[in-house]
Amino acid sequence: MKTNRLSEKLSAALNEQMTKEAHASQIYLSYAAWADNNGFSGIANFLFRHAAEERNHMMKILEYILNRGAKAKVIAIPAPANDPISVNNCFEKVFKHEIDNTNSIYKVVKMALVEEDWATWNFLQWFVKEQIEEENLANYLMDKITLAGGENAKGDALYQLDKDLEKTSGEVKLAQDATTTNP
Ligand code: OFO
Repeated sequence: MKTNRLSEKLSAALNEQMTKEAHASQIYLSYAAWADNNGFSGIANFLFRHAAEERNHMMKILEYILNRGAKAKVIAIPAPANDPISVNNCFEKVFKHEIDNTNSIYKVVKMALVEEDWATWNFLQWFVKEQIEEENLANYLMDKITLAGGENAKGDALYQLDKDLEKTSGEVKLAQDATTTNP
């Protein structure tokens, strides 16, 4: 598409969000690898699925930018921060990440509203809805680890939690299809 229908400001914001989704995918990938290294294959499986999901989000934004005739800039993805130090810390990081991402999406939604770019505003509603589900999932993980003992969770409780997340591995391919009852 040769005719650009995005303002410079929105195009920059969408490109930035696209990189954030790619970054999120790398973050979840690193947490999944950390979980697997520590023997939590259920948690790793859940996080690997989520990493794939974040990459899909990135692709969705990339396609939209191209469909509107603007330039999609694929740039370097920052390295993920440090590995979690515990399952509790891992789930806290996931929760914080999702809240940060919701706030970041809201900023772009507001920009689209101010510019009266209804196409972009409408496109972003999918992400607004998706973030509700992602925050619910992150909350679900926090509830589970809190029940298991939070930072002091160990042994049986962690084993059970890991099994719970592993059990559903074949039922849900992508995190976007997951629900709080079927993570
Ligand atoms: Fe892309 O939804 Fe989570 O961060």
